[in-house]
Amino acid sequence: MRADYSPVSIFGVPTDVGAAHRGASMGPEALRVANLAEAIARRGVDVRDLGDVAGPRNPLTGPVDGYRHLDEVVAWNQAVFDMSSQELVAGRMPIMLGGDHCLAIGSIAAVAAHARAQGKKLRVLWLDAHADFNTSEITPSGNIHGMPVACLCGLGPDVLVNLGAPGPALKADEIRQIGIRSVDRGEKRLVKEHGLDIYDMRYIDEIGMRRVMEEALEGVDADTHLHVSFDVDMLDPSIAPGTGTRVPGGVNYREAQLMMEMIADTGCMASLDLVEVNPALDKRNATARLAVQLVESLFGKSTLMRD
Ligand code: HAR
Ligand code: MN
Ligand code: MN
Ligand code: MN
Repeated sequence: MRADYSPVSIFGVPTDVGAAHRGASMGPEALRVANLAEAIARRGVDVRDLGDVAGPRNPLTGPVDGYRHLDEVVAWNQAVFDMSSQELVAGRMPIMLGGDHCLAIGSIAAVAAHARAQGKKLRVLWLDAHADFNTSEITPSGNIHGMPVACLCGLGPDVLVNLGAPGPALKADEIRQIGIRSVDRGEKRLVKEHGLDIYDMRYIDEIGMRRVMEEALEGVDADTHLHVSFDVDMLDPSIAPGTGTRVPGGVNYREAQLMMEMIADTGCMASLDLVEVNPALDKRNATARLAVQLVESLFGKSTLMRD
């Protein structure tokens, strides 16, 4: 049985201003070359590719007051916010193709505003090797793709915290982080302080992905807007080498497939980020191709169930 998915709008955000490595700016095109839109269409879903949003070039400058490229990050996120909001209001499911993960500030700010306006509950699944909960005081790098979750929860510069709508977009209890295995020293203290729900690799190893996903999806129902923010570095680098900050010991192919199938089973996914695909570091577009396979599972592809 297939849930009836809303029509989908794909858009690309070709920038790496939030990252240290160049190349995530080529992610949207790599995902298109891997036939993302065609794969979703094959699931019987109406899908449109809106092309790329525009923004400033990467100035390749160093951190200022703990942030690298803050003005550029704000400009790109404003464009993401506007595009995501427009598609949500039109009743479509936005799929944002990064670009680096700083762009989730704009997409999730839009999703949160939309969910509140509709009186819906919000659940964000943050699939990542990293907690992305740094602030300008504790960041080891100044790279804003290490900060989006903190910004969304109100810890960050006013220009990012108040992007789209004043005040924090998210409450810490609306997000579940899965696949985490790299958290910086100050960041560890902060995630504990804010009570973030983190399913790290050890927990996944100990209780298994099925139970992890049951816990992460607990309480998700027809009144929930489910947003999936998928940083491909959640996956083990042996299967997803094309990303800038690889961390060994990641989620394997079968675990990833199960995650996506269990998300699909809820029928509640209403928006998606696909970020940190870096073709400059990839092998024959393997990471983009794997991401597309996982998106097919997110849209209900399974082995034995009828299409
Ligand atoms: N924690 C590191 C930092 O803040 C690296 C995290 C960013 N990497 C990502 N985001 N790909 O998930 O610099
Ligand atoms: Mn990330
Ligand atoms: Mn990451
Ligand atoms: Mn806000």
